[in-house]
Amino acid sequence: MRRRLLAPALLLLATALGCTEAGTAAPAPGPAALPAAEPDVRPLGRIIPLPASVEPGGAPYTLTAATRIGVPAGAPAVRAVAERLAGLLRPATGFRLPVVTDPAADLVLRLDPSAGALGDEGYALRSAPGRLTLTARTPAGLFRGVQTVRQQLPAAIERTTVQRRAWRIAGGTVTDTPRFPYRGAMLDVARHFFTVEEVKAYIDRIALYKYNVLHLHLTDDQGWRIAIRSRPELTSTGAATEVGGGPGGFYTQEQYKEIVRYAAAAHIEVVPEIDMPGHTHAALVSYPELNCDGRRPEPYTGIEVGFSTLCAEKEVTYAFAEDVLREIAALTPGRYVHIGGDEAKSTSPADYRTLMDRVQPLVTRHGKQVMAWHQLTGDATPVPGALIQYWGLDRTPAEEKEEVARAARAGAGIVVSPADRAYLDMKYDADTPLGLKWAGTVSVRRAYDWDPGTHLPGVPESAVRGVEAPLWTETLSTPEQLDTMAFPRLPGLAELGWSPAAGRDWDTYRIRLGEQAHRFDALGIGWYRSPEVPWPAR
Ligand code: TNX
Repeated sequence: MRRRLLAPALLLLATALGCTEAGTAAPAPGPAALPAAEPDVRPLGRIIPLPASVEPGGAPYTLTAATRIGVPAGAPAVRAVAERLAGLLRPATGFRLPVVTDPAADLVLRLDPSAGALGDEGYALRSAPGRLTLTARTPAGLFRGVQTVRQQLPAAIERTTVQRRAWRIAGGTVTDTPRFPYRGAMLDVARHFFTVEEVKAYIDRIALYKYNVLHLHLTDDQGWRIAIRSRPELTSTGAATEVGGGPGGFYTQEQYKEIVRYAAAAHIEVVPEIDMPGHTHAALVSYPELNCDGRRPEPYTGIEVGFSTLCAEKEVTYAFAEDVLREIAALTPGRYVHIGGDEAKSTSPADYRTLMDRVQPLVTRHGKQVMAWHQLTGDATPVPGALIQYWGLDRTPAEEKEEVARAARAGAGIVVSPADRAYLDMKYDADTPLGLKWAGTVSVRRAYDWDPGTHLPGVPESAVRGVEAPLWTETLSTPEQLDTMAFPRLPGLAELGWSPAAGRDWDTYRIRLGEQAHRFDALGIGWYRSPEVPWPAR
């Protein structure tokens, strides 16, 4: 309560030092509000995800009507990132911001192949009067750096009409690399279908927070969402339903490629998931011969799980899996094809092993690595190179966690998505109207305040490839509903994947998160005003 009396400048200082809580006798009842307006110059590094290293110093850089964006000659991938930056900055500034190859340009994007320490996605940003330089070893690194430039500018930069204000970036240097190579967001387009445009909007959101994977859950009991040319019934029959009885929908292969291209322009890899052997009711409706009894079941539009299975003893099952995985692999420039493997409650353990033993090689034969939910480690054996997605809870039995640890020791990479931390479809609290709560409620703090590197006992940090934030859509059917569940938890999970553990803590994070509200608003993101966060005063 006391903090509400603090003058804004003092509050900013206190919060910058991370000491707004310290020294108060009782625990703070709830965070006070931030000042209604943003500071003119955002302190360097006060962004999400928190950069690995920040050395503030010197006067700020100012973006002006005369600013030109310089790129090296003959580097189309760099030019593409520069054009993207210009495209972001032009609407709100109203500046021309030409992309030029003149070395005297004031805002410079450059590749330095010798900057090995920056890795595949790192960047260095130097800001000083008259010159802003973004350096990376790769175009992906430049793209991540562009997100930093964006967030260092006032949030009004995200608006689509000209804003009259100064555009400054605090002086100093940010040197930044991700902690983990895999930072994913998953969208379930099977329970409710989302259009290409809606998926693109989600890609835009995750790109701002330096995510680099979009996992699309393309098939489930309620609908099949991707055209498979050799199996036309999957979409002519299997796509026509969704939870609640709506019309469903699917992506043609051209539309799917458009999503993949759009993601690639944001240096985001798309991981398609074809869930097997459970979660296959839509396929079983489309091709009755895939059922052990050969009969076509009724379509399903409820939200139960665990009732469907492919038939292990029929050869047509493997011909089906081959057709689907061959076409999916051909649509996938990325490394992974996710084959699900979760909640196969209607598949006997022996059948599960048979199915997974035969399906995994289909993926590798088509040049892709297997990704699967962690049940693959208990009831079957991951093939070499498999990436395992852990989605257990604190209360998941130790033996199940040990199976994942054993797979990690045998060389599998692990992506952590604990349902009671990282599931964006869990309710924030008991009053949240949307979402589920089978894994408990997941507050903004709970989603942030844990460490992916040490979360799973017996899994060394070296086996952890990263974090993923799944958004299941049993209860979500509009982009606005996706926004309310993802924001504000999605930025925090991005920080878990990107930022060094040592620099992170909830008390300073929640202030940086509060400041993001200006940006959510400018971007038209409908976010949930969690009482745990000191949002700007309204
Ligand atoms: C569990 S997580 C599932 C999904 C549900 C989700 C809802 C996982 C691998 N399976 O089928 O949609 O919970 O939160």
